Amino acid sequence: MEMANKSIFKKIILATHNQGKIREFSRLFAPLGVEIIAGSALDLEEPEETGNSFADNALLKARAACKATGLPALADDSGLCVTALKGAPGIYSARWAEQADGQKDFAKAMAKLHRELADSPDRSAAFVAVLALVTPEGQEHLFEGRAEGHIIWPPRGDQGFGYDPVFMARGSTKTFAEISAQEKQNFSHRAKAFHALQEALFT
Ligand code: ITT
Repeated sequence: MEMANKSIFKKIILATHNQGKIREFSRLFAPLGVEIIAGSALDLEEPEETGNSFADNALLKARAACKATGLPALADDSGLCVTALKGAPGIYSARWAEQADGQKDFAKAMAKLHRELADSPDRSAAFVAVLALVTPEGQEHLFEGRAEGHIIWPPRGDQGFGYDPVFMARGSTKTFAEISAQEKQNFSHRAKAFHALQEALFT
């Protein structure tokens, strides 16, 4: 059901090239009556993620997309923080999957995670997402969401993206790759951050 959109946001650039994020945000924004345009569809250049935190990198991506388009821009910087690895891969989650040819291979990134965890008894981890919304008038908003859970091995499921096949949310018996997109929305870091944004800017 579409809700009345009383906010000033009718059209938002989604500053991402990650198709998994685009699918999830399209579903989250659908009831708000906001037109979402993916940065990848506009061939927007991706800034180098030189920040030291999710927030820094999210702001960097949102500011670049806002500047390039003159429209409000939303960026998501996210990753998997594993307790026994002192928070790694964290902001380097995408980079752990990068291959020499520039392609990403998450089967390899998950295998690396498994190797580094070795026989550590602490399998706890959290997915973290920080959303930055930047407007052409210079407003900047940040929202964070976390999903607590643990790492399993071997990977299970073929839905979702990235590290979903090795992450199980607390209280669930299925990985994020074994549940539907609709169900993932009930637990996910991205959905939690989105709901904080919705509450602050759309209610
Ligand atoms: P953009 O910068 O273009 O948005 P990206 O994939 O490079 O795309 P990030 O720098 O934020 O995005 O990297 C986040 C990585 O963390 C992402 O590539 C996934 O591997 C992982 N990740 C984040 N959210 C996830 C989720 O819901 N499920 C699985 N993996 C996730």
